[in-house]
Amino acid sequence: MVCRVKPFARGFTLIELLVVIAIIAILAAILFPVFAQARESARKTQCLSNIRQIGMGAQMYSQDYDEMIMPVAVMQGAVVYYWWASYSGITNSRDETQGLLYPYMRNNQINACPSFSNDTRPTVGHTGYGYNYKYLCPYTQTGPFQFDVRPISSAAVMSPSETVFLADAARMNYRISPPRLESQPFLDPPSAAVPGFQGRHLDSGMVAWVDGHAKTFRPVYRTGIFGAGYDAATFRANRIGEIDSDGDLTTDELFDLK
Ligand SMILES: [Ca+2]
Repeated sequence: MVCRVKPFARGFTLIELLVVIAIIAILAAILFPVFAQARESARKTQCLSNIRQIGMGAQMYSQDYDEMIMPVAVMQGAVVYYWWASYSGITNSRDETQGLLYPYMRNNQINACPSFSNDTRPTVGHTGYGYNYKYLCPYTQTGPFQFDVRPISSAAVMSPSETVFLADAARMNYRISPPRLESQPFLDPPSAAVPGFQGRHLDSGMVAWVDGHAKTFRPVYRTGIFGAGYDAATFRANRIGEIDSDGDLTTDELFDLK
């Protein structure tokens, strides 16, 4: 008796193929956002670790400088020393081993937020973090590129655990049309009406406080038109808002020295 093996009957029908493709597409649609969220969650953890270490570096800086809070910048001739690097106006170059906090951290990898890839300010360098310069380091401009910087004593901050030191920051550059998202190393308080705190980590941002602790915070978004003709929707679309706790954007309770 001859045993006939039935040949493989047929290929997939078009309908079957379409069903398989549809199932793969649905699975991808479900899983890809989850993967993206998992990646962002990891970056958020890294950012919190970075900003906490930067805050601790600043605490050590204070201890070495008679309890003065780390200034926003130190100027020596044409060289400006920021916390993350020095910048020379003569050679138009930066040196990250000369940053104010470099002696305490010895690691440039933690200077930048892993979720901030903006490529503006490439020469001075950008970190994705902004400093509470208005209250922690008041200054006046005394001439072209000349500033009288006046760091304050740590003792002048009445509530160090409720005073912003550094936070995830960015700005909208309204001198360009349409306004462009850029890096911003200086963070304004709510009363300035120039939002700069960016909730780039799943709609929350990282904040280091003057006492050295760090935690996540959700930006408070503005509405309508405000300040110098700014459109709140533009800031909201880029997740840029304020750090505020009392619902009154004319007061700076998380920035001032009280
Ligand atoms: Ca307020």
